[in-house]
Amino acid sequence: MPNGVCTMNSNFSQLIKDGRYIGMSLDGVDGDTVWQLYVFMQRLRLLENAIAALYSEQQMRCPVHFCDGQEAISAGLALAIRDSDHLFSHHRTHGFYLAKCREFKPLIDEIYGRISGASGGVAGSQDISYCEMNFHGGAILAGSIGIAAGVARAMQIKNIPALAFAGFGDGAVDEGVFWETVNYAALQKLPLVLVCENNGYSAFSPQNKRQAVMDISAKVRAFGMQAHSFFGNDAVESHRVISQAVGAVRRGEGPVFLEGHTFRWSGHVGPEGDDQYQYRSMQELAFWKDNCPIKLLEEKMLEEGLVKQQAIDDLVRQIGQELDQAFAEAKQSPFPEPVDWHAMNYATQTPKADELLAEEKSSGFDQNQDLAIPGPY
Ligand SMILES: Cc1ncc(C[n+]2csc(CCOP(=O)(O)OP(=O)(O)O)c2C)c(N)n1
Ligand SMILES: [Mg+2]
Repeated sequence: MPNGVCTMNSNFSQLIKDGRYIGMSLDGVDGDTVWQLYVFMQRLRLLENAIAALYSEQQMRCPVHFCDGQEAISAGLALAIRDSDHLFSHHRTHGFYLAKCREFKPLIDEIYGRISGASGGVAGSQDISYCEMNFHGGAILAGSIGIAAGVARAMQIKNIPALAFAGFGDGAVDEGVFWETVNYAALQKLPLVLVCENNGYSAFSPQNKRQAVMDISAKVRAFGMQAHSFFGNDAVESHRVISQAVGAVRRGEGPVFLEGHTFRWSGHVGPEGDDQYQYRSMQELAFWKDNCPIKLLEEKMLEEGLVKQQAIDDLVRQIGQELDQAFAEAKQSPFPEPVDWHAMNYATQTPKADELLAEEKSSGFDQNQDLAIPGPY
């Protein structure tokens, strides 16, 4: 790693030579899987490029946080997560959304504020949830991590064979709730997967100005939780690390923390860019653009004869057509009726709570058992 170019944990410096990542290997990963990783990243990149290009039309009804440059982590996640699992996202949702929900349309419609959007058009990019797909947004920074742990605990008590995932950034690690969750999840051996896209910045603050110890995995291990860090622009490594770790959580071996080191190319929010504030160096950005996750994988696939350039060109054209259609449809879709925000956010009665408690009693649930959550609630 060239000095001063990047705030990334130095664990990966031996994998960088003359500013290029040299660690990528396809060993043990079949061609179909490699292609799936590539397709996922291209879909995500082209989706975000289209959002950025159309944002100035001022028809999108929400702020958008782009994850361009970070695609390899959600690509690895997409291959490991199942429909029955729950995924809780922070504000930079597009990669996590696509990993869980796959389809463009519910996200694009949501960004345009239309009733056909994943959240009926009232949430937008940053707060999108798609309940039918067990995808939950709505908590910036670290809020979703504790909620994911609660869902993991509920599934553990009810013997539901699924996992809870939380997706977030390095800024979430500055928050108390992250460490409370790590402690509690390790203690209870929760079926929980914590996925950190460490892009080195929390808005405009670099990690080395916020944390005395940069190795987050080492700190997490001190709490008794498994933790793995990897070079987050290597999609194949991301797939390897995430699938192996998720497999262990599915076997009941307890929760895991996964950290991919990466970089966002865009500004913190919106397509306009924020490099005029000079909080990061252009040298650092250039290093990460040279090591674009899509370019790294594409070069490897072509070099190893896994794919022909024609197949890549066809894929890009197909995705473009799919996006053109989805954007055209979104603009035609109706807006929701005005909603009662108060009624959406607060329960005015608690019949559901009573119903749930009655259900627990009839299922033989006893607060005094070992598994019971200590009251009062
Ligand atoms: C408790 C709290 N503090 C600060 C903010 C403002 N804020 C929103 S996103 C963000 C940066 C988050 O950085 P990170 O978690 O690394 O995710 P990234 O945006 O880099 O993907 C900040 C500081 C907030 N929403 N909530
Ligand atoms: Mg960050």
